[in-house]
Amino acid sequence: MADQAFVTLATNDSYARGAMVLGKSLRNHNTSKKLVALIGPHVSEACQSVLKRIFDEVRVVDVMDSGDAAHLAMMKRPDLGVTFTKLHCWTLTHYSKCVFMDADTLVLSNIDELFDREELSAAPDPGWPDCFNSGVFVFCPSMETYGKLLQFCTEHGSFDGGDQGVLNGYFDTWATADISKHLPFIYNLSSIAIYTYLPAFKQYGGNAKVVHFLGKTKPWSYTFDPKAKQIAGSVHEATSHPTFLLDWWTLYSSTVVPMLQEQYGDQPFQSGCVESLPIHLIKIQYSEVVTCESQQFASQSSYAQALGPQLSSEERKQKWEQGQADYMGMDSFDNIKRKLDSFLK
Ligand SMILES: [Mn+2]
Repeated sequence: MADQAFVTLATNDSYARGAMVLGKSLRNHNTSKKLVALIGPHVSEACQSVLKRIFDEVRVVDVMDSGDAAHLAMMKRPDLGVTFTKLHCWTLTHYSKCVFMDADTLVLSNIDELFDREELSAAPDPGWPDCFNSGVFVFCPSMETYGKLLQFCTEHGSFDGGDQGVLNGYFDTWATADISKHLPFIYNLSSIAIYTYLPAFKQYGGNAKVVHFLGKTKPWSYTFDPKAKQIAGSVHEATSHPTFLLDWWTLYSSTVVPMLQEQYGDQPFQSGCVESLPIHLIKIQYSEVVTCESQQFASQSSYAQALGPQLSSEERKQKWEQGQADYMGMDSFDNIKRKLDSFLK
């Protein structure tokens, strides 16, 4: 149906990568719905281009700039900036029904049946099951609802400081009024919940349709070796299930990274993928290569932009020493070789 869509939101380049993987996972499972990405004004041109190849519609939402009710609301509640950006999904009135999905979710099978549900349908939050988790929800775009949500926001704020608090405050009969609006947990399986009730996960986890990488450490916070199919660094069992993390990285490295590579061309970028290069070769000149490289590049704004969230020289050194060099990106062999060549001249 042309008037139904999956909608996601990316406010920076990291979340944009999450959105790309989510979009790809929906396409891979043959969704018949449109795909929409709402993005913040700070998402780079390169990431926007890749998003446009995956999504039917990429819409920049700049609440600061909008001059509409959301801008007014934000002047009263500057703490809720990202929340107002997310609420923008209700303005997509060229669709009659949508399913919002966080950029840190991954689809494991076709979930088009969610469009049989009414607004507001969502799965319970693992931390407080009488609240719904706002990482996956069914809604009906409407300027009237949008206006009421903004008004609710400015009057009552958010009890958790984010969109989940606002939405649970507004749709406050969700817990009790209509069981058909409770999505089964398998439509929003938080990786956190796996270890709080492991026997249930063992029993039902195989039915999972959507995994949600809740919590501070997102899939893109790790690094990955595509050849060895291994997550680098310490994978804390409590924060995400390694199997789902591996699914995310496999999809990202095989389908998204090639598109990013095409966009960035010769410019180095942080893909998060690493290659297992002979370690003696890499360790050779850490201080010269890395420190000089970042100073040299700091003056080249295009390079700085290409990196997205820039690591400080210290953070980069730390990663390097932990064996998490970005060999496909800023620490690529070509960059290292260029630096070594400049020393040998
Ligand atoms: Mn999330």
